[in-house]
Order: sequence, then C-alpha cells, then structure tokens
Amino acid sequence: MFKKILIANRGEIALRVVRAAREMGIATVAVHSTADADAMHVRMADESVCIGPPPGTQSYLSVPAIISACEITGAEAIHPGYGFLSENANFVQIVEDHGISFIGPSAEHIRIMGDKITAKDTMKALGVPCVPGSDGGVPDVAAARALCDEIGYPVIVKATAGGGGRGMKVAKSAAEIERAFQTARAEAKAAFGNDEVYIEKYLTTPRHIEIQIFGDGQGGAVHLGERDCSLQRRHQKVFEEAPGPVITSEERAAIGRTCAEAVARIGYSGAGTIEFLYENGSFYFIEMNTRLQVEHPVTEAIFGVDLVREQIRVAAGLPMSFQQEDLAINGHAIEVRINAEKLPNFAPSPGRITQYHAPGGLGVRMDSALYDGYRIPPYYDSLIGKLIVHGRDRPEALARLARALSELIVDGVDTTIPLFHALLAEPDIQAGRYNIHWLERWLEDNLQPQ
Ligand code: MV4
Repeated sequence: MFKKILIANRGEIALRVVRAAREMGIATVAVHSTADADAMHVRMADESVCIGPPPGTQSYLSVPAIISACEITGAEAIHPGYGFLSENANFVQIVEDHGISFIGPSAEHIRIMGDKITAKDTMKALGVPCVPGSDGGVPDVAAARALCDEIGYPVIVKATAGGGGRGMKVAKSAAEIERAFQTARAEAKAAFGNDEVYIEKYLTTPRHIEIQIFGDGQGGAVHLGERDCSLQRRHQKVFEEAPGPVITSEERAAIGRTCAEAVARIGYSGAGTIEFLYENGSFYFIEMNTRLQVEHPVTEAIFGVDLVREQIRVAAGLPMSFQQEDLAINGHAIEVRINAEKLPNFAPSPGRITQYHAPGGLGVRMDSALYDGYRIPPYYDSLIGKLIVHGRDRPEALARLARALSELIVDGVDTTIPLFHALLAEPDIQAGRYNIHWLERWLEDNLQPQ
C-alpha cells in the first residue's frame, strides 16, 4: 500500500480524500493556491505545498507544479478528486511517466470516454444500449438531413469533444436541421478546437439515471446501482438520490450487470459512472465519466462502502474489498448541493462565513470544508458543501433532509439552502415525479426575479 499520497484538488473533495487516506494509515499531501492557504483541506492534510497563484489554470491545473509537489514530498500516488485534472488523459500519462501512480483509470480509458463518439462506439460494441442516431461523426448537412429523415425528428446534434451539456443543439423539424448542424459545428470548433459532431434522436422527457461501476483493473468489475440526477439547472446537478425513485430491482440488476460486464471486458480500473437517459422503461447510454463523482456519497450511504478507499486500494494493486454478491441496498439516500450562490439567479456569492453549523444526528452526513470565519475565494466553483441524508426508505430520507436543513447554519454569504426547503414542499418531489426538465420549469414558475 502507498505510504503517502498527494491530493490534486481543494475544498470538500480534498477533505474527503484526506479522511479515507487517514483511516487507511496513509499520509496525505495537500496542494493549494495562495488563495487557499487558510483552507480546511490544507489544515487537515499531513503536509501541504503551495503550487501557485489563485487562478486554477496556474495552480490546481498546473501539471508541472503538481508533479514537482509530488517529487518534493515523496508522494507515491495522486488522487485527482473531481473536476480539475481528473479526466485529463495527458496528465495521467505524465504522472505515470514520472513513476507516480494515478488513483483512477488508465490514460487510454480516459481518452476513449472523453471523445463522445468513441465512447458511444465502444459502449455499443460492449452491448450497452445507446440512443438511436448516427454511426459516428456526421460529415455535412446533406448527411445530417438524410439521417434525420430516417430516424425522425426531433434530433439533437452533439459535439464529440463536448459532454456535460456543452455543444448541443436540438432540431425539432427538417426546417431546423441545417442551422442546428452548422451552429453545433461552429460552436464545437470554437470551444474545443474539434468540429466533429454526431446526431441522436432527441428524447423529450427522460430522467438522468447514472450507474456507478467499479473495476479492479484485472478484468473484474461490479456495479453499485443507480443515482437519479434528473434535478439539474443549466447542466448543474442540484439534488441527487439513490436508488432512483422509479427504477425496479429487475431493471437495476439488468442494466447494472450490462454495465459491470462492459467495463470488466475493457479492464477498467477504479470508479466510473455510466450515464443514461431513461424513458418509457428503457435505458439509453449517453456518456461515461471516468472519475469519482460529486454525488458518490448517496451510493456510499445505501451500499455502506467507502468508494475512495476502494479507489486507493485498486490503484495500489490490491483487490476490491467486495464482490457483486456482497453488495446490497440498504434504504434510501439523498444529497443536496449547497452552493454559495444568490437566488433567484444563482449568481456566485463569495465572502466570509460569519457562522457555520453543520447538522448531525442519525443518517446525516455533511461533506464540507467550511468553518467559522472562512473566506470563500471568488476563483473557484461555488459548491461549499453537500448534505447527504440516509433513511430506511424515501419518505424517511425526505423527512430527515428537511430536519437536517433546519439545523444547517451558513451565515455571511447567500446559499442555495432556501431552494431545498421550497423543493421539499413540492408534491412532485415528495412523490419522486420529475424528469430532466422539471427543475428548470419549476424555477421559471417559482423563482423568477420579481
Ligand atoms: C440528450 C437529451 C435528449 N436526447 N440526448 C445534456 C447533458 C449531456 N450529458 C446530455 N444531455 C442531454 N442529452 C438525447 N439524445 C437531453 C439532454 C439534456 C439533459 C440530460 C441530462 C440531464 C439534464 C439535461 C438537461 C437538458 C438536456
């Protein structure tokens, strides 16, 4: 096992990795920008290294600075957290070329899944159900038109270099395809320097259901069920739960097995998430994320596992500490993302936290790097905490969430906490009756600027 690892991240996820490492007897090295000298992840780690000025591009994204920090401290492995360098195949290659272990999948698997056409081709060949659409890239408008006449409208044009909602255009009818195709292509070229696009049938009212998988890198893999992450605003998840309120145990077993077998066949190593749209009882693959996700704690809660611990074990060449038959769902978990943002526009609200009080009690987990007097810097993501509740069933988890939210105090900045009080009062949320469009519509009807 590693004696010391470096965490190439900040905030709650850096703290999350420190916690797993400490329980395993592994020393941790935090890295930080000059804006984060007083951050909690720096205090909680065993050692820290300042890697640059505040902008992420000059600190948490600086490959030379992070490799140097590893060499100076003698860290044997790097945990990337999520965001920043976590899905950068070139970074992983450089890390390994320096004899350092990357706590995550291989550069090759990250590269495959980072190109959305290659990802879809790969998954399709592995027997994972995909959204009907083009076979690979679509070269020109004529080809786009011919394909769409065949599959029928509406369609969606997506950038192969995109993902997470960036670089997509919907065409509702043949009258819109030329413009959608050209715009998607131009935006993809400008945003990613790659103008290759592909086309899919546009599903109008799906849920976003993602399957957590975990590979041992030796041809073994398991699934840990699904999360329903349909409640999103501008492609940012807001509220996530596991298990999905409408997924049956038969559906879970079938899609889970398909996903686990697929990643086992490619020798995938570590945590991964296979994203699906789910409509009328069918799953359609859209993308795979080759990292630990923000919302991983809801899966940890219902399965009683520590996914970061497993990531570290597998990266060190040890087997996973469970097999598929050891994994059973216990109850229901919900996560809400606490952002330093001002409603109704979700404008970033950095500043000093004058008071912070985390909720506690049975079935409550607060993952946050906040403390009294902490100054939230304006340079990074606005996520300041994740409140995760676990109950014996969904109604208990909802009641526990309302109770925990009532205990949570974050003073000094605006936060998304009031949004969750309001959402919990909604009959549709209480009933689990929502799809990917529900939240945007609700915000329009309920939170418009006065
Ligand atoms: C789609 C879709 C409908 N049909 N693909 C958005 C993010 C990216 N991961 C994929 N996305 C979508 N792809 C087809 N064929 C609708 C979306 C979509 C969406 C997906 C998940 C969660 C929220 C969403 C909000 C708008 C659009």
